[in-house]
Amino acid sequence: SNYSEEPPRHPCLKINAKEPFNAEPPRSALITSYVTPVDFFYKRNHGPIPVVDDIERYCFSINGLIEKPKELFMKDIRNLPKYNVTAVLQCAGNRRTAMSKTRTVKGVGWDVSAIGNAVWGGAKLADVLELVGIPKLTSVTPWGGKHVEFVSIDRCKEENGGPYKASIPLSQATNPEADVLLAYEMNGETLNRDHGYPLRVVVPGVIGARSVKWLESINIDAKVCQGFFMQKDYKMFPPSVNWENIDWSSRRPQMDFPVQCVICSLEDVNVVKHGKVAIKGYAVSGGGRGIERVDVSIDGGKTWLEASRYQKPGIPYNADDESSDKWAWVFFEAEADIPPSAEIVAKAVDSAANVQPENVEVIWNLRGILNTSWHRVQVRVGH
Ligand code: MTE
Ligand code: MO
Repeated sequence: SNYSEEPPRHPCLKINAKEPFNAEPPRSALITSYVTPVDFFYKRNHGPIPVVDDIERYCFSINGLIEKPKELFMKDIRNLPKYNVTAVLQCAGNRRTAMSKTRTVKGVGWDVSAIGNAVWGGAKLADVLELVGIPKLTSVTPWGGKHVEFVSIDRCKEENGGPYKASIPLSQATNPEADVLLAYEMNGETLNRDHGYPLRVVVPGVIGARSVKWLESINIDAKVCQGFFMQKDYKMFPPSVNWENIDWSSRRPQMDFPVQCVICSLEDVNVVKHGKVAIKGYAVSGGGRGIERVDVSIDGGKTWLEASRYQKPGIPYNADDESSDKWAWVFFEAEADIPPSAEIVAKAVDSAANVQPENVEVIWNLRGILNTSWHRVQVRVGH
């Protein structure tokens, strides 16, 4: 592996691992804009950033259980209708550090910022797959293909020097409403190297691990991808499973992420000058489920008040509204008078009435994924 050609990165990022590069912005940066600037967007890698310098020659192939394999160039992708989809990308390991505090877990430590909300520009995968003769809303090809595997250019040690890969069901890939993209733009700019230049997959509503960067090939398969990150990682185990008794085959690869909510306006521990605090942060759920409600508490969860929610400043959020971004996060805001010492809590409810667990203990898992427990910050009033 070779880390001599890494791209430049913004100095505000907190580096959780250097090689491969894993970094997140300070939590306060997340709530400064609804669309996360590329510089402040978390970077999650498993190997060196690939170098693709001849964009004219760049192509990827589509193979497997289809009539005829095909090679596609950037111009083929740019010729398809272009969509801009505002969608959250969240690493399943977001908030892992907090989970590790109750009992150690294995994995890169993350605070609460392994998440970002971007406008992804590109072609719909459903349109791309039509170029190889797979119609919209197909769940199985005539040759038995049911899964769409994405293979990357990068190389990582977990795959013994092979490429990063993942798959999604063909039914999702060919459903235009699922908004799965092959993206070449992020926030209106050419996708940069850290985020998958020249072409990446974006699977809205699903853990970030399935949004494969630096696409090299697509494989239509009868089986779910057998790669490390689908089979030996990113699975949710119960608290009873440890490294001695783990049976990876007993669980399915995690896809949708659960309802999540984080306070970004306060650090742990903050000393504030007077009793009034602004409680602001993000809330999001997987699978395109909207945010029905965000509750905040200033007494550790004994009493609650409802926060206001918005995507566009000044316009109250309503999940049913046509103008709401289905795959994006929702900001919440509340103000409260706090006692000299307070535990501030936030929890969200999604449109299916799913709620977050009160404690991290009940969802503890050895890989430290999907920490969606009530977010708590300790605040003191001082001078
Ligand atoms: N794709 C490739 N090729 N290699 C990777 O290491 N990491 C995945 C996913 N796609 C990864 C990848 C993980 S775990 C996450 S959370 C997201 O990319 C992070 O995307 P970002 O770095 O653009 O934020
Ligand atoms: Mo991730």
